[in-house]
Amino acid sequence: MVQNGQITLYSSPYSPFSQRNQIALKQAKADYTDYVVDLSAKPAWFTEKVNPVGKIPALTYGGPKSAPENPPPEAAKINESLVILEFLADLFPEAGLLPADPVLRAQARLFINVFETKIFEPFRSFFFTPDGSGTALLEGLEALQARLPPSGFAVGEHWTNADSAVAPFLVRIDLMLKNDIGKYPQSEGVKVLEIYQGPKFTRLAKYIEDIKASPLFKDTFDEETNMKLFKNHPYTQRK
Ligand SMILES: N[C@@H](CCC(=O)N[C@@H](CS)C(=O)NCC(=O)O)C(=O)O
Repeated sequence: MVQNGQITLYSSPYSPFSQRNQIALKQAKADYTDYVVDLSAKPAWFTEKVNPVGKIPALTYGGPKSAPENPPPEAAKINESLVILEFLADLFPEAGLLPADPVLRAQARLFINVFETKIFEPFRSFFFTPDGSGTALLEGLEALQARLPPSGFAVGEHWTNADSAVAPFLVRIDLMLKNDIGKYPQSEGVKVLEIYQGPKFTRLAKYIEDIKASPLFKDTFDEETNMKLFKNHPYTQRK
């Protein structure tokens, strides 16, 4: 398929879910509008006309370019960042968002699956609740690392949706751990950081370094803005 109509992504500069889709849109060189939704004062039209669930990211596709507040009625409304990633891979088959080889495509999806089943929940509870488990987070990271090839990105030298799906979270985990940000007890953070920066995670550390150096990542992440949010957000404050 080729792009046939407008694309609007509704996003937030703080949202790792949105960044997944911003990366893929850039990689596909899509013609799109990125509209920042103010989540602290979410406009009524967003839930009414774009995503009834009220969450970003959300994407509209099709019809003529129009004001983001008024998406074309005929436009498809798509939400859930991982579904949007699959949609973009289908819409832009030439862009390499997924590899052409079916085995590598399966490996890309398995990589995302490890993140979703083994890292996402430990990440959420470790950083944003007082009783998350550092062990569970490290186990998840180890399982993801085990799927990495010896060099390059998730399924080879070429960046794919597998990298777009995990990179926004891995970099945030990296920054928060190294800057002692999150609800976890400080003593637990010290222990986790020591293991995370130790010889067990050499391959993961190189992967995160490669992610940070990638223009696709750099162009979609403002570290200073995000650091300010992590430091000051009520979800990360220790009592
Ligand atoms: N599973 C969803 C999660 C999206 C999500 O949690 N978005 C948050 C921002 S990071 C949001 O819109 N929160 C606003 C709200 O719930 O009102 C996805 O992958 O897209």
